[in-house]
Amino acid sequence: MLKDISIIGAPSDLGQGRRGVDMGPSAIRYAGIVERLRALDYDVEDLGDIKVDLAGKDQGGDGHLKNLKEVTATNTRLESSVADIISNKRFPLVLGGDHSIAIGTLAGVSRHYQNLGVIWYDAHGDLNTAETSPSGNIHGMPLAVSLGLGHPDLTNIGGQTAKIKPENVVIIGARALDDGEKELIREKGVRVYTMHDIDRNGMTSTIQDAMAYLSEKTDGVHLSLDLDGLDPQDAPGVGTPVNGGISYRETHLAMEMLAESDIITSAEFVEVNPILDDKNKTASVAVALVGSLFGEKLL
Ligand code: 6HN
Ligand code: MN
Ligand code: MN
Ligand code: MN
Repeated sequence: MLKDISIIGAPSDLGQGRRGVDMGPSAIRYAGIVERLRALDYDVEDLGDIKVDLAGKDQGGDGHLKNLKEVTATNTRLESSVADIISNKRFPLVLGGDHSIAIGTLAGVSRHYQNLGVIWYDAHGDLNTAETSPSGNIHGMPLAVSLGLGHPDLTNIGGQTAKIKPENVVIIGARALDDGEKELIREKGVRVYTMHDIDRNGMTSTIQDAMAYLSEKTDGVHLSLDLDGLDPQDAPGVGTPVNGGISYRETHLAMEMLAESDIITSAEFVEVNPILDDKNKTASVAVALVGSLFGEKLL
């Protein structure tokens, strides 16, 4: 793991309909992310937040992509900030904001890799396009966009259309997939560890399997952790909670195993909504998970 970390906030609420997720980066800072990482001896710089456009009335080309213009402008800025961080040989740690920001993060990160791997830790697949989306919310689309599928304004951010290859992606924690997403998963061969798989095989074997699958063919691995991948009992402050999720303990173990293997080269923690939270619990969980991901140990 690089010893130098650059934190950047992306306080977007443009990708979904509930106010408050734009305060996620503040809540995570308030929960002590910088101090936590400095205590582990990292050189940490906090670059502050990128500018996020105000939610407008843009419904996108076919009326089914909410805030398309604003999401595009915001992610274009994020893409270049993230790419710069890696150029400076630092580890980009992005704080959301709703999950639409992964479009910019992955566009920026993927510039630096030929075969970027992605761990998508989420209750959802985020594999919708305007055609399959039940909501028109772009936070349900970033993984599809990064595979090169979706509106050209989004897929063209940062240059070439497909930022990642489907065979380099694993989704962990899925339990709320839309029909179009299921089709896409089968068609593209995206590897998915559903809650059923995690219940059956346990988190240890799930993460071991995911790491073995990715590490043999990728030159970097991005972790995109949506807090709604966790069970709402452990992470209540999210806009689209789904019962029956991954526990805090299991997630903590997953982060520790990723740290031990030292395969993560960039990360983002998204969907923390302090308005829906219970005394900043979800932001604190995010900070604890960041600690584990960066090698914090009990003894
Ligand atoms: N997230 N599949 C649903 C949709 O509207 O496309 C929910 C998406 C949730 C997205 O949690 O990042
Ligand atoms: Mn989600
Ligand atoms: Mn998500
Ligand atoms: Mn810990």
